[in-house]
Amino acid sequence: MAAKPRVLVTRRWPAAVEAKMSEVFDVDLNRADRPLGIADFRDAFRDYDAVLPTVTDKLPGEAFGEGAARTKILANYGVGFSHIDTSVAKERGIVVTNTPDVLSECTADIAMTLMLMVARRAGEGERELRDGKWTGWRPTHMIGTKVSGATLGIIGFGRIGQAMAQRAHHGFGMKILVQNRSAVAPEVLARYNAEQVATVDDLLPACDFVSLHCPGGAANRHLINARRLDLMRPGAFLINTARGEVVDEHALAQALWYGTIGGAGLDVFEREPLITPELLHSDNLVMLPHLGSATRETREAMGFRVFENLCDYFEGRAPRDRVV
Ligand code: 8YV
Repeated sequence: MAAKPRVLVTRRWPAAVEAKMSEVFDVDLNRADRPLGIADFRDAFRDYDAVLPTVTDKLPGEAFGEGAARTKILANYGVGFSHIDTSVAKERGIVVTNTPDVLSECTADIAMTLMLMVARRAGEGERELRDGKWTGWRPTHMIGTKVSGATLGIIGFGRIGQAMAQRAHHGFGMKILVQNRSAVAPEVLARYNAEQVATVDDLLPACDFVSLHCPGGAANRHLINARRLDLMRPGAFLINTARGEVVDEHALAQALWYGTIGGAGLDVFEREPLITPELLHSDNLVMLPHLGSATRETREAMGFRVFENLCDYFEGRAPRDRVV
């Protein structure tokens, strides 16, 4: 019988997935659960048939090492893969897969959470209460912004953007504006009574809330910069559950400080887990530690989706979620 493919799982995964994976493949687990570095990946590309990275694994060109790689497939645990230099993977003939669909709902739930928290000042309120500073109800205390019925702009109308529209329109009666790099089918827009606008610059001044659901990577780096923050309505809110690099954090910190916008909710950061220090001074900002897909159900589903992609590949079928 042929030897089992050697697989490197770069972080600890849900136990059920690790167990399933180990039944079928010769699996090495990163027991210390520490992020791996460039040198680790150079070794891994030489020693493993498959490497299973996450968002904490930065894989620029130099991480692929010199010469022929043993690795045939990078099966990413996550939908976003801007941490992988896919042009080098392609050049080396390495297949890349991701885990779409299974995390859309939970990520949209976190975007809604951030939107509600920042608009209704939930983070501030909880801090006040825990700090023993709440003096009691009064008509003018901690007044926020109404979410229901407001206009939400969604940048990137893929699966997660649509899951957000579903919640916002059908749950909160919000008016939905969409900006997407390609035309969205009229029947898809109709599901949320949404309207597509041509550019980000057209969308921003028309919205009370803006939620980012586009991919990261070089093409969208600092898509939201100082100039575009200026285009937003003075009391508007920015929500980012996409990728940190999409927002210029220094520009955002300034906009929050000077009141150019009303507030922001972030689940992802430019240099996560490092946080741009100026952000920590803003009360009108809610920050979460990249929790988008962090539910038991979703993290297991993501793992099993990676497992299916690996089985497809090593059993000679086209992996269902191949992106390179
Ligand atoms: C994942 C995410 O948990 O899937 C993504 O792209 O941003 C997260 O929800 C993370 O990327 C794990 O690799």
